[in-house]
Amino acid sequence: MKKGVRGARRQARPVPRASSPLSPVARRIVSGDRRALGRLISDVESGRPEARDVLKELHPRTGRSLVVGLSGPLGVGKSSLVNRLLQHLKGLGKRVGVIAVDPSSPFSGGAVLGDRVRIDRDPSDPSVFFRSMASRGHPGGLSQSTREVIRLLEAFGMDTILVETVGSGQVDVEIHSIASTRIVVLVPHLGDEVQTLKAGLFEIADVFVVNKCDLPGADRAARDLSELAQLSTPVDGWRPRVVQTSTLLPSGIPELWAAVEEHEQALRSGTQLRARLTERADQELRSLLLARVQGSLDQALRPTPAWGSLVSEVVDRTLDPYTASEKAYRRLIQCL
Ligand SMILES: Nc1nc2c(ncn2[C@@H]2O[C@H](COP(=O)(O)OP(=O)(O)OP(=O)(O)O)[C@@H](O)[C@H]2O)c(=O)[nH]1
Ligand SMILES: [Mg+2]
Repeated sequence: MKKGVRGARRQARPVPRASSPLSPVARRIVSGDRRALGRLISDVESGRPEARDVLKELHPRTGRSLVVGLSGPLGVGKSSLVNRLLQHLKGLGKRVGVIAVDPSSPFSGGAVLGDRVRIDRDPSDPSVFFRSMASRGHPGGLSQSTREVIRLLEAFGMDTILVETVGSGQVDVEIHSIASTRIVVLVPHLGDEVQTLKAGLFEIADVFVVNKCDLPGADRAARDLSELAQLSTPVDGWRPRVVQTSTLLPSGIPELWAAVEEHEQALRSGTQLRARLTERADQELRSLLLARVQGSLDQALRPTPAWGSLVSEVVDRTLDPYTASEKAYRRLIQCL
C-alpha cells in the first residue's frame, strides 16, 4: 500500500539530467564523505524515495568499477579470501568497496562476529569501505538493494567492489545479474557437493577457487574441477579457471586476482560484455517494474466496502466466486 503512494510521489519529481548540478547529498558522496555514504546506504536499504532520487543523479557516474562476486557454501572461507584480496588490491593501489550479503558475515562490525575472522580494517582508511547487508528488509528485493549499494560505492570512487554472498540459494541474490566476474569458492572434499552442483556450477562461475589448499585433497579437488571445466562449452573462448588458495599460509591470492583480470580482459575483447550488460539491464528493469506493479496492486487490492460486499455475496451464495473475481478483475484493471 505504502509503495503505491511512494510511487505516485516519485513520479511527480523531475528527473535530474546528467548536466544538472548535484544535490548536496550527491555531492557529499562523490567527494568521499563516508558518513554520508553510510547513511545513504541505509536509506537505499529501507527503500526511501529520497535515496532513489540521489541514485538517479549519480547514475552517470556509475558502471565503471570492477564488480567481483564471491559465493560458495557456508564456511569455505569467502570472508577470509575477501580479506586477503583486499590486502592484495590495496597493495596494487586500488580503492575497494566490500559488500557482504550475508547475515552471518563478520563485516557487520559486531565484536562476536568480528572475532571469527580478523578483518584488517581501519575506519579512517579512505581506500576501503565495508558494508554488511542483512537479508531482511529491502522493499525492492535484496538483489536490487545490492545493485544500488554497488552504484553508491562506484560514485564514491571505489574502483573495485567485492561482493560476498552465501551460495546454494540460501540468500536470494542473483550474483550473475550483479557481478562481472563470478568466483565460486569450494574446499577440498566437497566431492558430493560438486557432483550435485555440477550442472549449474559452470554457468555461474568464471573462476573456481579451491580454498584451504593447506588441507589434504586440494590437488585432487582442483584436478577434478579442471577436468569438468575442460568439458564445459567456452564462452568467448573462456572456460572457468581453477585456482588453489589458502588464506592461512597465505598462498594463491595473486594468482586468483590474475585469473579475475584475465577473465575481465576476455570479457572486454569478446562479444560477451555487451550481452551481459544487456541481460543485467533487462533484469533490473523488469524487477523495478514488477515492484512498481506490485505496489499498485497492493494499493488497488486494499479492503474497500465494494470488495466487502462482493465477499458477502459469495458467502450468501448470491454470487459465485468466479463471477465475483471477474468483476473484481475488471475494477482492478481500471485502477491500474
Ligand atoms: N585451513 C584453512 N582454514 C581456513 C582457510 N580460510 C578460511 N579458513 C577457516 O574457515 C572458517 C570459515 O572462514 P570464513 O572466511 O568465515 O568462511 P565464509 O565462507 O566467509 O563463511 P560464511 O560467511 O559463514 O559462509 C574459519 O574458521 C577460517 O579460519 C584456509 O585457507 N585454510
Ligand atoms: Mg563470510
